[in-house]
Amino acid sequence: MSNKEILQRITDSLVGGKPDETESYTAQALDSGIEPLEIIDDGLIPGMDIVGDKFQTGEYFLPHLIIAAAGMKQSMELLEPELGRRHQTRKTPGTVVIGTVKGDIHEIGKSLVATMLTANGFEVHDLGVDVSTDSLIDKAADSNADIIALSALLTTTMTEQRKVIEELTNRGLRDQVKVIVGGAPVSHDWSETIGADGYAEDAIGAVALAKNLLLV
Ligand code: B1M
Repeated sequence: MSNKEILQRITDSLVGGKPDETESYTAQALDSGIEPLEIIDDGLIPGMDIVGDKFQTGEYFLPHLIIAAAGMKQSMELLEPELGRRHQTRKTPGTVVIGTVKGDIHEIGKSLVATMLTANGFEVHDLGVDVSTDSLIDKAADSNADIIALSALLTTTMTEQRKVIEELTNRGLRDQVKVIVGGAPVSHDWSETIGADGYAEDAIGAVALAKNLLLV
């Protein structure tokens, strides 16, 4: 198989929802001497773009996104050590610190947003779930993050998003980092009420929003 065909199979297997095939074609691509960055740019990202487009047009649904994200993740686990070995880094549109807010352990949507951001080249620091305001802000300061992304799935925890913004202001850091919010009970109106920089309804929207805010 030519290199072009292997890369096409990586793309097709992502779009077709076959994560194990995506992973094995990625291994094959590495064995054939294709550079990790080329595998990402010409195999994985085109696949994720197609999946994102199909999601937006309503042809694909959440399970398609989750399966494609799994394929992307499995492949990146093979590629990241190879990038490290070559001292290569991907050109990133920006750095994002993401977490589900304090008191909230819902993980799936937040992880999907993190994966989609990673798939689109962002450097993502995923702090997990039930993350305190201080941890989020400290990590953003340490990593010189461009964006803090806050997920909340409960009406009782969405108020934590406001607290993060208030604490950023208290610490004099509010103008150094954008804050985006999302999660089932969160809305555009809520985002405006608490002074966030933007709201996205889903993972694909979060990527578009992050790119927009950073003028990528
Ligand atoms: Co819970 N839960 N849960 N739960 N849970 C909900 C959210 C609930 C709506 C169910 C219900 O009553 N119908 C309800 C909330 C009610 C409310 O406050 N309005 C609820 C409740 C009440 C609870 C508990 C309090 C139940 C209890 O113990 N009595 C408890 C709370 C625990 C806690 O957090 N402290 C609880 C616990 C759990 C489980 C642990 C059992 C489990 C989570 C497992 C896990 O994540 N590892 C769970 C689950 C699975 C759900 C439902 C069924 C599914 C959530 C999910 O994963 N959806 C949920 C009902 C529902 O939503 N239908 C429910 C799939 C996921 C891909 O979607 O997370 O919405 P979602 O993410 C989307 C978008 O919202 C958006 O993009 C994602 C992908 O497109 N998005 C962002 C998310 N974050 C974003 C950030 C962004 C941008 C977009 O930018 C920063």
